[in-house]
Amino acid sequence: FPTLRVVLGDQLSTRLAVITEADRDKDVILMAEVMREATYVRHHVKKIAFLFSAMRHFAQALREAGFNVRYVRLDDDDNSQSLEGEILRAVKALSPDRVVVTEPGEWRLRESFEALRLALPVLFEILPDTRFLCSHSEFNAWAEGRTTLRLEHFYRDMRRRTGLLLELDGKPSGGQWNFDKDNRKPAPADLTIPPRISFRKDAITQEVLDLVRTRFPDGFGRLEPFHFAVTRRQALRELDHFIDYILPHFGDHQDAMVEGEPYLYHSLLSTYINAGLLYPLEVCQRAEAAWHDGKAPINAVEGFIRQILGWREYIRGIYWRFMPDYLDRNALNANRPLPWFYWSGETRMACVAEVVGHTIDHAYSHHIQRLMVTGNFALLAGLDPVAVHEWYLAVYADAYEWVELPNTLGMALHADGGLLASKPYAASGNYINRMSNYCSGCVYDSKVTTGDRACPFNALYWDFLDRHRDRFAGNPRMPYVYSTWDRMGPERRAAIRTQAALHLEAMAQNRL
Ligand code: FAD
Ligand code: DLZ
Ligand code: SF4
Repeated sequence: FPTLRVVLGDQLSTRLAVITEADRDKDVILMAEVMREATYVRHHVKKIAFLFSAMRHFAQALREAGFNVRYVRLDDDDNSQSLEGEILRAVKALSPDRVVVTEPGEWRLRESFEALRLALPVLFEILPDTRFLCSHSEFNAWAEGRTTLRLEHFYRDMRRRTGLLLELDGKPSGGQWNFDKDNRKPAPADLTIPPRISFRKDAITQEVLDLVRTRFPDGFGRLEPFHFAVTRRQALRELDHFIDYILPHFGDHQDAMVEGEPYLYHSLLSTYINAGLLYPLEVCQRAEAAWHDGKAPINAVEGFIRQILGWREYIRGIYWRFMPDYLDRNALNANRPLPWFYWSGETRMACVAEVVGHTIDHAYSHHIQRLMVTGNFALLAGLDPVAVHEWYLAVYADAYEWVELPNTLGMALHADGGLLASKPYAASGNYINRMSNYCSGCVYDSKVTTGDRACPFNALYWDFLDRHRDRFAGNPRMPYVYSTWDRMGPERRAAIRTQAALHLEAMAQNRL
């Protein structure tokens, strides 16, 4: 009897046991495009097209390597349109003696696979996802007994455990664990930004683009132009391009934002790493080798490796440790509905319009845009965390719940009460003006807090701090803000509160 081996859309990695242990003569690999996964949030059409094309290319490569693949296309007549339904149908058709799958990256799927395990007439094994560098038990062992779970401690442990950027005597390469103080400068006006690569669209991708165009006519975002790599070979070319031309400048302007420049010096690799086309360890090793070869400075390489070895693994650990109740957390009692401009980009706030515009066009925006523009606005305006979470999960090509949820709920919205970030990432227009050139083209004025031209981020920032004074006043990382607020005097404070209410009213009426 064969083993049925299930590969999900974000598990396109031949190094997973589900593939390496397959018997090419007997076993069958099941992959399925299903409406349930494509519609449980309003995914960006580029994200759907990327995944379906990458899945089809992966299936083709497996067949060429001699594997039996049962590939269910979205439009196949008998498609039950759910992953569980497709596993059941394949079990009926093939009578395997067992089913194996790598654990999914989303709690809801793992739950429904656990339920399926009981319903299936054969053994159903869920294997660990060995692409991650920190297993669930390693993360839990690290977290156990700690009062705070801070990234920096976790990251140093991971450096020691993997030996990345570690000298023989156990000291960090370059003499420091963290070079952040050298990073995060605003972009100078004459910054030159290297071009990005794109890939020829073969018949598979063309067919998928047609499918997505007809089956998701009301989907979010622009389908074309479509630049994504859809095979491992293409993703490796993206990696080469990044290492050679972009990594050397990665750290310098990591937090900068420039109008009309969605990518700057970011790697654009999250979509490929998360779907399995690249392995996180190989990406880190390539960056480390660039430093050894003198091709990239330590601040860039350390900063980049920290994002993957540190943040990415840490975020995943938090997700699995605190789900499912993590999803219900709303420490700041935020409950306003998501304004329409998150979907349309139609707002007079130039910064938000720009970031949502990139998102519509590319299914991408970089970290500081996600955190300090759309995330910061949602935090200050008190938007409902679940609505904000569903937006982030839908609109980015790299979004799966294990990585998106802690970033949104924890890092951006502080809805987990500070489990992930000791201080809320709240900022006024002044920050956005310092880190970007958006404000020069805005009808609002980042230096003005009340009146017609007042930048909404300003009054909303003070109003947010005021609303949550009990929670944040004692925070040792926020020493000056409340004394500044108090020094303003009662009349000014009342005017700012009134202005914040006007902004919120305008937001609700789609006039902001
Ligand atoms: P780079 O800036 O080039 O960073 C290099 C790599 O580091 C990324 O490819 C990614 O693998 C990793 N990385 C960096 N920061 C993080 C982080 N905070 N968490 C996890 N990995 C990180 N990332 C996702 O992969 N999927 C998401 O759905 C997602 N949602 C986010 C939502 C919010 C509100 C915020 C604030 C951040 C989110 N991030 C998410 C993290 C980060 O913004 C993206 O990983 C990054 O923008 C991807 O672009 P890049 O590959 O060019 O990253
Ligand atoms: C995001 C997504 C989409 C759009 N479509 C599919 C699909 O048709 N088939 C599939 O196997 N997976 C899809 N995915 C990814 C899943 O929703 C889910 O996020 C991951 O498999 C979790 O590991
Ligand atoms: Fe954004 Fe305010 Fe600057 Fe306008 S003035 S771009 S709203 S920060």
